[in-house]
Amino acid sequence: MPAFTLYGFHGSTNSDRVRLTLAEGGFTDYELVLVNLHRGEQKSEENLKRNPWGKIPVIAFPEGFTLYESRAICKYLAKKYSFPLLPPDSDIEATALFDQAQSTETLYFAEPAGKIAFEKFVKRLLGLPCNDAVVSDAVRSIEVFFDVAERLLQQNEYMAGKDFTLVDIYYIPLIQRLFACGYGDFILGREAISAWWDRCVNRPAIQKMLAADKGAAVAARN
Ligand SMILES: N[C@@H](CCC(=O)N[C@@H](CS)C(=O)NCC(=O)O)C(=O)O
Repeated sequence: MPAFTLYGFHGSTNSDRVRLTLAEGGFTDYELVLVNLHRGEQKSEENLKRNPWGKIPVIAFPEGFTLYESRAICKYLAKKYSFPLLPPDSDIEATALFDQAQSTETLYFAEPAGKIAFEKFVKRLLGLPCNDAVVSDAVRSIEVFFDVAERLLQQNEYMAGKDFTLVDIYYIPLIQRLFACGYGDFILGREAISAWWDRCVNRPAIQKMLAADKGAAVAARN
């Protein structure tokens, strides 16, 4: 029996955050159960028992422990299975810098990037019109974010300091979505950001998972 079940879905950026963490940790002893967002299965009674907010991802262990919120899941899994993706608890300064970077990602990056992804990607899939005012606002915020991040990454190799951590993984799915929506220049147009992005996506486990997902998406379309 696998150690736990991950409830997720293809193309779900929040599920991919967890899958990338597991890939980077080299952990394969889990079962991925698809919750079909197109059919609204995330709002089923069964999923609402796992996550009262009616969303994915969720992880559930046979013993009963269940957890939702992608970043909390990633952090829990990294601690439980000792993935070298977090500063040691004993180093309180490094831990504080990690928390600072995590907060920055969630509030200053994921907030506007999520809006762009929703307006330009999800709405297109749902056949809904894009709200251009929301996109313009989000683009303005994200430009500010990337300008500051560019200066920070001129001093540090990674978002939380000199080491690759979970925070770097947190960025990957939404940055991929920005590329898919035609905003790759946010990254490629900034030297330090672009170099950081290459360092992240050229990590063997991450490269392997992204290539496999791309292959599966192409196969599903044909
Ligand atoms: N903050 C949550 C966001 C979860 C979330 O919004 N998941 C999306 C899929 S990527 C979802 O379930 N959307 C369906 C819905 O909101 O009904 C996390 O980090 O896990």
